Amino acid sequence: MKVKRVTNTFVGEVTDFRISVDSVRAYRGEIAKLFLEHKVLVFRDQDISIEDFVEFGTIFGKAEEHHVRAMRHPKISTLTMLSNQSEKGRNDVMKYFGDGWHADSSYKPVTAGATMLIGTEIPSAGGDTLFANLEAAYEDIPEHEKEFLRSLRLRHQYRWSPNRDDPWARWKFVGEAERRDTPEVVHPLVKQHPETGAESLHIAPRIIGSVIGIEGLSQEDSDKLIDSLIAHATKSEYVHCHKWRPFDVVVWDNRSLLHSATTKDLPQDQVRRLLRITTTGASLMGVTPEAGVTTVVLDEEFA
Ligand SMILES: O=C(O)CCC(=O)C(=O)O
Ligand SMILES: [Fe+2]
Repeated sequence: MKVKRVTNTFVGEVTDFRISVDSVRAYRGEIAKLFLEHKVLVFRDQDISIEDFVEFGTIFGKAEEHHVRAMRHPKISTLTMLSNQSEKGRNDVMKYFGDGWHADSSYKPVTAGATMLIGTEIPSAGGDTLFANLEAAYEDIPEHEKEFLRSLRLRHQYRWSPNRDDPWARWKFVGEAERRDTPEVVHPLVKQHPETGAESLHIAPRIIGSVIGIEGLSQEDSDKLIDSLIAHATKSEYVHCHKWRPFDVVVWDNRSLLHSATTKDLPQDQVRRLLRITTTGASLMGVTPEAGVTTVVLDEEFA
């Protein structure tokens, strides 16, 4: 197994390795270590079985079921099926799954650890995935600002949208089971990576990121701060663009990165389908007593 670092601060391309049930069992520890070191690992030309892919997922923890039922694979509920086409039983906004900066399950009480995708139908151009290194961006924030950020808490809710007419508004297509699974949660704004201890932001954009705002700040101050943090964290110097080839396997660390699909820009005649596994991470821990730990605000509907 060889690894080549792709950018200055993150992303490793692994070569001379074929993912299989046996190779995963033999190299589990090495891959887990490389994952922490590079944050994104890219494996090319992995024309593997679903069983091999599922075994690969076990390196990174327990696979979670997507709370949007229509996204799930019909037979294996911990697999999600991404498609930019109109698929039976799905609201059309699901074609743009993952478009816009986010970390997976950032709006849940326990946020995601790793996410991995395998590209099964990949267009000849476009449909790239973008990654932003939150730890590198956080390092460049002046210490006095970090001090302030460490005391803050961020309110998240999957179904929340500042504009109820927004075609992406997630409240439009979720049913009762999904609503029950997605109460409001309040997280520390500065989190510590549970395995490396590195600090970074727990942040998402306001418009499609399911972020209501920062506790204790006026809506205006909260909006301004969130916008400026997102603008900082997604500057080109922190961003890597992954250009897909068929049968790429890409795994990334949601605890230290943001990512975004770019499927909205892909013409409809360009078919893009991928299979996905996400693993459950750990509860977020703030680094100050004021930031505390994640809390859940029960919906009146279900309380
Ligand atoms: O389709 C992509 O490029 C990324 C989608 C995404 O956000 C995810 O799988 O978590
Ligand atoms: Fe995502």
